[in-house]
Parts: sequence; C-alpha cells; structure tokens
Amino acid sequence: MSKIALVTGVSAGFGKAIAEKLAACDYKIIGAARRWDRLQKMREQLGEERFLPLQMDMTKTEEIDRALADLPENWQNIDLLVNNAGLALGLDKAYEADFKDWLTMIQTNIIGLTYLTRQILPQMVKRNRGLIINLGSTAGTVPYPGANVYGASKAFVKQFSLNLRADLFGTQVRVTNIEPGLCEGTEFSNVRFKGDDERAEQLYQGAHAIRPEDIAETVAWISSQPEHLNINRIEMMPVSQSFGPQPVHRF
Ligand code: 8X3
Repeated sequence: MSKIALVTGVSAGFGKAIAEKLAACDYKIIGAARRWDRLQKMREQLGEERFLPLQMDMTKTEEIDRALADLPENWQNIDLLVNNAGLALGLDKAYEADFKDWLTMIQTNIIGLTYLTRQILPQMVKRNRGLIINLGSTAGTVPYPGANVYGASKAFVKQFSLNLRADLFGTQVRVTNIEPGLCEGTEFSNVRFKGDDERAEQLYQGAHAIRPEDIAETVAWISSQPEHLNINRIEMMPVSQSFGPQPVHRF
C-alpha cells in the first residue's frame, strides 16, 4: 500500500519537486499551499489517486484546522510530513527592517510549522510510525548581515527538530532537519527581495546553486532509510559557496 506524505508549500520550488519525487517513489501526496490554481494543476499532473490538494495558509491556524478536518478518511494516516513552507522577507539590518516582515516569518516559519506538527504528531505516535522532515537552512547556524529573524527562525526549526526526537525517544517516529545553503530555481529570493527579480537573478549568476531536485533527492533518500536509522540533520551547500572570515571592525 502506498504511504501518505503531507508536503507544505507544495505549489512551487522545493515543495513541488519533493511532491513529484515522492509520487515517483509511490507515495500519495497531500499537497498544501495557498494557490488553488497551482494545486489543481498539480492534481492534473500527478492524478487524483496520487495527489490531494489542500488549500491552506500556514499563517492561519484556523485554516490548518479546517483543512485537516476536511481530509477524507483514507488520507488521514500521514506517514511523512514535509514541513517545507517557509520564507525570508528582506535583507535589511535589524535596526531598519520592517517589523511586519519579522512577524510574517515568525508566523510561517515557526508558528505554522509547529502548529501543523503538533496536529500530525499524535497519530504518528499512536501508530508508532512516521517521519517528519523539516526544511531548515544554513542560516540557522551561520549568521550573516540581514538574516536576523530569518536565520533565527531556522535556528528554531533546527532545535525544534532535535527536541522532537528527544520527546519521541522510545517510539519509531523519526525527525530530520535539512539545512540547505544557496538554492536557485525557487521563488525564495524573489519573495525575499519583494519582486525585485533582477536582484534575485544576480544572486544566482554563475553560482550553480542547489536545485529543488537536489532537495527532493535528499528527501527521498532520508525517507528510504531503514527504520532503525534516524538522520538527525543534513547540512548542504553548493560547491560554489563556502564560509567567510569573522570580520573585525578597526576603529
Ligand atoms: C537559504 C540559505 O543563505 O539564502 O535559506 O539564507 S540563505
């Protein structure tokens, strides 16, 4: 019998690639996103048997509740939760950043992710099976100017993932945090730079960054590991990216 995966942020980028890859690995996909037209296209592409669209906004817990309550009975036992939905807004210094942007990131990357996880976990524990894959970021470990709340939200996701495993000790429920560095082929930077597509494009020029398919392959690999194995964290960067020195300001 096919396993069931719930993938958030499924309408583009990582989420779309992950759904396509998992469908090819015989998963049935519950695809969550806000954009109904894109969800419908994915249902046409993957087929009604394989893809169940779930329209919801991760910043609204009541929408998550409603969407989950509407799940047909044969789609309710979720084996794999991929918490992919998330965003960065702005690259301004903390003393200039828009506080509304900070709230949106906290609401999506932290509150939406933890709320959905809290709703799905009990049935996994009850059935003593399941896997949660969270999409963190290298920004959750490596500080950089302008990452302020975005990086902090991904540090939260990393520690939340590890602490989940601590709570799940003694069960077969597994948790992994994937932490990618520079990624292209997604809407990430277009959203971060608020529609300044030229700036987004420049960021990736000649970088050969991580592609959504790379993340999808990683998700498929994690989910195909034997049941006695938990992959705690995977940090990944393109070869073109590396670490910087710690700057010293001279007075
Ligand atoms: C994406 C990585 O370096 O753009 O989360 O923040 S970075």
